[in-house]
Amino acid sequence: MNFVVLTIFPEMFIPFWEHGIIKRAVDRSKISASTVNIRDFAEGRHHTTDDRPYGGGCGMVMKPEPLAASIRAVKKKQPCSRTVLLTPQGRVFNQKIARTLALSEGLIFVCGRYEGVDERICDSFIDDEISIGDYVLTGGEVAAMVIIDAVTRLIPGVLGGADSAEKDSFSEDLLEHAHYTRPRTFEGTEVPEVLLSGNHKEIEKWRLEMSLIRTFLKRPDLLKNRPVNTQEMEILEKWCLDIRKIIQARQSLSGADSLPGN
Ligand code: 4HQ
Repeated sequence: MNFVVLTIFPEMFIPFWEHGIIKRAVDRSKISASTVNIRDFAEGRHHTTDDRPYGGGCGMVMKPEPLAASIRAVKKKQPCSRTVLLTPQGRVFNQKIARTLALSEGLIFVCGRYEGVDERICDSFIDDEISIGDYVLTGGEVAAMVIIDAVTRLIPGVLGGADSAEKDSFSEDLLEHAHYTRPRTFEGTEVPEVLLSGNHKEIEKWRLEMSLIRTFLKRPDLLKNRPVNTQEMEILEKWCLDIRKIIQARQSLSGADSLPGN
């Protein structure tokens, strides 16, 4: 995977390339990562990259010529790379998009500043428009970092052993179960007994159950459009039965005592 970021603030990426998983992926030649300063492609004594909007109004717009020249220069070296513009108007980034982007040979991220880029760049130089969420950033740089981070960890050989990428097919698209490490008691709170049992089958069952219940309670939207396998169905049915028992115990109580609203 070749990442190239087009930006007027390439310095922002120096610490980003040089830490953690990204650095390891570069060192192991799983990815290449570089920035191109759009200003280097701007003409004139001041290498201006922005200009006033036609039609008036406040704010500035990224001029098309330096963007076009920098995209062309990178495309010439990497013709198979896809160009991605970071914009609130793009499709909203998620793990599924990360998986597709990870299959690409290379990605060229175009980071706008100010009010955004001249529309003619979007029309003719961009393959994909992506947003990292419905809020307003001051530039596309942070959004590009988010996407590069999520994509890099999906590239085969980047995460190894200790931090595996995507896990057993069943816990996919669920929230993570709770995690614990030493000490066994922290400020009066114990680690769940089952995790100390050494019974790996029970531990896996507990983890799946916790993933499911957390997803149901915190992010029910994630369960809506997702297939449910037999093991998960068994867990859901067990809860269903337990809840029904509580309701029935209530109903027989209120029936005996005939307490309305109880
Ligand atoms: N931008 N996801 C860059 C964003 C954004 C987002 C606003 C893009 C400002 C100049 N990018 N322009 N949300 O808010 O990707």
